[in-house]
Amino acid sequence: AQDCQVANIPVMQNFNKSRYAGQWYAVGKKDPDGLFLLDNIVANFNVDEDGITTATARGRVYIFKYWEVCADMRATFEDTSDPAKFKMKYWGVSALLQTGYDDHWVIDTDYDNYAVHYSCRKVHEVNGTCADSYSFIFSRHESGLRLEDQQIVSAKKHDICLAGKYRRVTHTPGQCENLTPIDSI
Ligand code: AZE
Repeated sequence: AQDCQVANIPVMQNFNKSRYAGQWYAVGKKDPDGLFLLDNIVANFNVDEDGITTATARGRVYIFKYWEVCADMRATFEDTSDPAKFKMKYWGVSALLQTGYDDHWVIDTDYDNYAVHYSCRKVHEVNGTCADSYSFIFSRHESGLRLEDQQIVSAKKHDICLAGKYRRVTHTPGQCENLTPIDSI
């Protein structure tokens, strides 16, 4: 059994960021408080020759309540003493999007099929549990998780105390790309 304290959340052992690079489709997500990416979420991680990790991400989102846009996001990652735990500085290509500085933890991955991501934005002072988290279930395949990975991912959702809190992330070809670009605003 787990105590749900953020400090005790088990992360990926011997995480290899080079093997993690490349494209991932979000197939499930647990939302944080406030504005968040809706669907058609795709992330691309890159590790350069100096070991610096950067990423791009896009996803459909409503800004100012009703304005549907395809968010074009950028991020740079800072390593920490744990190879599976990063600090992520992120911003939108358009200033109308969101900026932030979040934890970015890799809970589990087989690098070739699935990954479980976790981010806690706010820890409860009283008991050390998370007061505001978000999490992505990533797949290398747009169609979703393979049957054999679903059980592993379910167990990990439980480990991070977020079982039952996820929504499926749909991918509809053209849905994001066809929106009016806001990158120049
Ligand atoms: C993440 C991993 C790859 C890089 C980035 C990620 C997170 C992006 C957001 C974006 C939110 C945008 C909003 C715009 C109005 C974790 C997918 C940047 C959290 C809400």
